Amino acid sequence: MKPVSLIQFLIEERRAGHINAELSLLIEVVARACKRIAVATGKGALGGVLGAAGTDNVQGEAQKKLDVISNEILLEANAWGGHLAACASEEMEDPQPIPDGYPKGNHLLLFDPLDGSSNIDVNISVGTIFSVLRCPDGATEPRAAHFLQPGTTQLAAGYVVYGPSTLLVLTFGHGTHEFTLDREIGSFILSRRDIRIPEETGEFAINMSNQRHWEAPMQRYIGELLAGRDGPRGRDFNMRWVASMVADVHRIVTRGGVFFYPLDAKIRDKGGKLRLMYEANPMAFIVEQAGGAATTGRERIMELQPTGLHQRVPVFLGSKQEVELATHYHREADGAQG
Ligand code: FDP
Repeated sequence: MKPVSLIQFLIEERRAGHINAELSLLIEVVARACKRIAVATGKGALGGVLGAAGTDNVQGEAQKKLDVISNEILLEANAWGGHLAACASEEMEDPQPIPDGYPKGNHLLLFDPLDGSSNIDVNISVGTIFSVLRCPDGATEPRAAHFLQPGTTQLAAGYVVYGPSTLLVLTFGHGTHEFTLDREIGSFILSRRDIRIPEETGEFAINMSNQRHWEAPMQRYIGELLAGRDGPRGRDFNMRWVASMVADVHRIVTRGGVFFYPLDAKIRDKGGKLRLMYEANPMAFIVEQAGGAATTGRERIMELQPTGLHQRVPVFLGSKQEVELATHYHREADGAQG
């Protein structure tokens, strides 16, 4: 079969009526920016890009040099692209308007420029996550409130993994598709169309060091997985935790599995660890479009009404049966209490 490039795929999606020309061009701009991030991350110590930037982001987390560089690459690429009304990033408190003198478009872009940044310095996969929304009519100067749309309204979502190979995983709400960067020719090439996540799995991902802080239903669910063949599940489960959400989610999108970042006593006041608008929502869209499920342990992630640009939520996502069972335990416990 002849290789299909990202550009060809986007033309096909336009012809099928799944996207318009502006969204197609916007995705091309994001993909081009991510190729530059792939080059920067790939240089490692030789590019002088490792280590701390000496600054904190809006959430008080120490920024790495590559966090800052990746954010600038995405902002710069999208400023002149002409397809956006504004963009918002994990690294900036407020949305960034399109500078005067550049054409404006009808879309809003949200991104986590370099997810899993604690892994940069040890040469483990990191990634970019993004989500595209429609700019509400009449919002000539979009503010944070214009971005606060539920995940169900996303027009597109994707992530790029900077690992042994650079991969782009993308959805427009018509299946989830994977592209691999051909480094010689510099193009993303379709490597898997219509990915399906198996409903059943024997593999889970969670940071076990937080176990003692979890809520009772989470303790029960994971306790049953750990009991394996001798417990109520009657079979053994394996565990993996890369601690880069993109890498953990990509494993699930490739061979199934389930990922949890639940609420725990340490992060209860913040609402969770992962960010709704540029981590949980785009990943939920990608996973659902591949036949998986994504909840907060109580509700479907994509149906949440956002309350803040940098809002955090608990995340359960991946193979349907496991997400449903863990969610059922939480709802059952809430019912028993209520
Ligand atoms: P990081 O803080 O390194 O950017 O986005 C948050 C995130 O990484 C996820 O990529 C990852 O899944 C999680 O945090 C790792 O959390 P732990 O440090 O608790 O393992």
